[in-house]
Amino acid sequence: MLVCAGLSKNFAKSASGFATKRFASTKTLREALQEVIPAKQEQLKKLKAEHSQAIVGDVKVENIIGGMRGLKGMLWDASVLDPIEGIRFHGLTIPDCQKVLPAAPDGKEILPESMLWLLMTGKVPTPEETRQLSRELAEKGELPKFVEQLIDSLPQTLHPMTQLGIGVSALNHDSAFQAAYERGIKKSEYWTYTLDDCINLISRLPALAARIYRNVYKSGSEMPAIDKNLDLVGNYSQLLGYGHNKSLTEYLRLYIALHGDHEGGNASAHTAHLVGSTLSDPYLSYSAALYALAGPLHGLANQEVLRWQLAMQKEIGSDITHGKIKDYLWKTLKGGQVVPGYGHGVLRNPDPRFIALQEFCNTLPELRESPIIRLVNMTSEIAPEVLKEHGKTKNPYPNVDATSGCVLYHYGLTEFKYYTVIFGVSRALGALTQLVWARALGLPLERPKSLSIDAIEKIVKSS
Ligand code: CMX
Repeated sequence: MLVCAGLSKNFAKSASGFATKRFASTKTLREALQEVIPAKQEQLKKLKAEHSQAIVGDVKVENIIGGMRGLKGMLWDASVLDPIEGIRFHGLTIPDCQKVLPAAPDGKEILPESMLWLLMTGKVPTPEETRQLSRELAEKGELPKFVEQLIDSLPQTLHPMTQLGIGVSALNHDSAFQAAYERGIKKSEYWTYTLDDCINLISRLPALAARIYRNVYKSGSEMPAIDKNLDLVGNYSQLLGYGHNKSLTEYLRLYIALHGDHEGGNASAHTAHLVGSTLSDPYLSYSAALYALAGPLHGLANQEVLRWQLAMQKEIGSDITHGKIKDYLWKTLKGGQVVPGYGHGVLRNPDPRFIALQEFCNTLPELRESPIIRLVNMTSEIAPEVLKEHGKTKNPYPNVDATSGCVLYHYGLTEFKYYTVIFGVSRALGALTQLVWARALGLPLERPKSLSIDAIEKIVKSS
């Protein structure tokens, strides 16, 4: 525990020396992590010593040429994705999390900081612990001046995701891990500096992401200051200019919490893990992850869904029927395009995140009656049947992106090229958690073996 003699007992000190106000008798995230790390280290050590040669699966040719689907090759503790049931965060389903994870004092949706705590420690935080973490994030949330200037200098026409990646990588100027590594630290200390960077990065994402939004879509209008009494997304919503809209803010909290982690193999999480395994600092690792997220088969799908649904709306007009939607789906498929928001690399059922976001919409009359949300709902009723008949996708059901953008659109956040940035703010929770754990567990440089086509053929013939 890093409580410092020179500080009052109500302050905790991070490895890089930042003092944070502490609520009486609550643990900090650092302390909670410190408690759980030794047992995990021991568990892994034992596994390595006793079962290193145990076999956990076969490698088939289809794994190698099929994007490594189904190949068990990564360690990732915070969440596990079951093809049928969907995601569990340290064993908790989405409905479990909705029951137990603390919400904002004036809300009922999961606070992303409570999800972060769960992902990092495997434990449910108390409301006080969550509040304390919110405060720490708000206190660290200002951007360095040079990053503001850097972002302001970018052309408005540069995609918001490109800008986000640039901003995140530039934040490595202040990397505690990099500075400590240069000084020369013990391997056992890596995780504490990595944690410092991860917390700093998460705390700065709202100001960075909101600055990009205002520069690109609101002529660089001035942002309010970060409110130290608000949670991460309360501030994000306020910085974007939507703080007055309680429903949108609550939706953002839920969306950002639920989208925070989806086990390790998805392209963005895996990229952060791979780059982090070289001991690149968390800023560089996460900026790389953001560029994986920026692909249309991954995070950019939420932008593509809105574009596609709006084009559908324009074509079929206000008299929406299942028949007209069906025709539009076939037109898309016959045009050789994928239906955005449908299918998944792992899931084989409707995505429970999609269901949770739909349930949010069902609780509010204004959302139930929203034309774009109705269109998205009706599409989800007919698309699985069409995709099954089309016969290609292994999963004809909606994924989270089928619906994630339509609530934003309904509430006036209509700039859908920005939607993946919100996903980028969210995915930091899981990807950065794993970076801390990778350092705490001393995981090595990732270096899988590649094979040429000739080499695969040779293996196949000889077997
Ligand atoms: N519409 C049309 N065809 C689809 C499809 C869809 N929504 N989903 C999959 N297919 C096709 C694939 O393109 C593939 O065709 P080919 O054999 O011609 O290459 C075939 O069905 C088999 O694909 P799959 O094994 O079912 O799916 P993959 O694991 O290869 O890909 C995914 C998964 C998500 C990339 C794919 O379903 C897709 O492109 N969906 C639309 C984009 C999307 O919604 N992405 C967001 C996913 C969630 C996220 O990561 O954020």
